[in-house]
Amino acid sequence: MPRRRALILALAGAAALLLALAPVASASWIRPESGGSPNANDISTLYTIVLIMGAVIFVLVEGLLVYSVVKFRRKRGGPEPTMVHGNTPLEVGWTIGAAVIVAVIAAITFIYLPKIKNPPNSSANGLQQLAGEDFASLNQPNPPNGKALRINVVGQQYIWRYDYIGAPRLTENRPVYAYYQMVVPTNTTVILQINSSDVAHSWWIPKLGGKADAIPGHNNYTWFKISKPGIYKGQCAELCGNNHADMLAEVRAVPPDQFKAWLTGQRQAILQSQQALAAQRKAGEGQ
Ligand SMILES: [Cu+2]
Repeated sequence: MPRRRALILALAGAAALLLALAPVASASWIRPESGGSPNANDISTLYTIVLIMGAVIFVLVEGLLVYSVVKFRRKRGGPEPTMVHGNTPLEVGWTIGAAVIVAVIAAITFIYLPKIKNPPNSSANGLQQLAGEDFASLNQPNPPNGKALRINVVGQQYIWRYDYIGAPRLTENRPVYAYYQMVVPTNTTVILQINSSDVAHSWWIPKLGGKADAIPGHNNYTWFKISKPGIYKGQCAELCGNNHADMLAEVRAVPPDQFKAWLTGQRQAILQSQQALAAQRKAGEGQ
């Protein structure tokens, strides 16, 4: 049957192509991205432990299957192989074995979860001033010493806004804000409160931890603590409209001194543009 063989070959080729191209679509080859923040590293480690256990079981089960198919197959001209139905000790054994594996994975997961959820303190070389403003938080545990730089993340079609609520304010008590790029100090615990002003979005910088949905009227929380200065990129992870693909985000981590200088500059720039606008309005009114 050459047609059937051709079909099987074509299917196998398509599957191989799919597998070969899959890593291009994913950000990291086989594991979640990490290296930006301890929570992202813990997520990646937890994933790797389960991946290795899964891989060992996969090789064992598939190996045994292939071995049995080859070893006990019906040989040409040979007798019918014996039919086996059920094996109680074996069935009890792999049921208990599977239960033990699930229990072990659950135990390991519960060891890692608190470290993923609870932020550590900022380091001694992190931002010391600005940090420490008390702020009511419903779902995000504080670092042990209660001090963190708090930033509100607001999703809107199709850009992210960041309100630096712990920093000196603009006029009318409005917080200093930035769009698209969030500048943060290194070695400092940063707690994000995330919501949206229109539709559902999702905040995700893979190297800095898990995803958090940005939902109108509801606050979600996450945190990160970056030790390496640099730019960490992400993208809205919830289809939010026609330009969802353009809703990019990045976090730029700089040493605390540079962060303070940036914050001062940003505040000045906003105040100046507000003044310029007010002056323009006034001039317009006079015409
Ligand atoms: Cu989106």
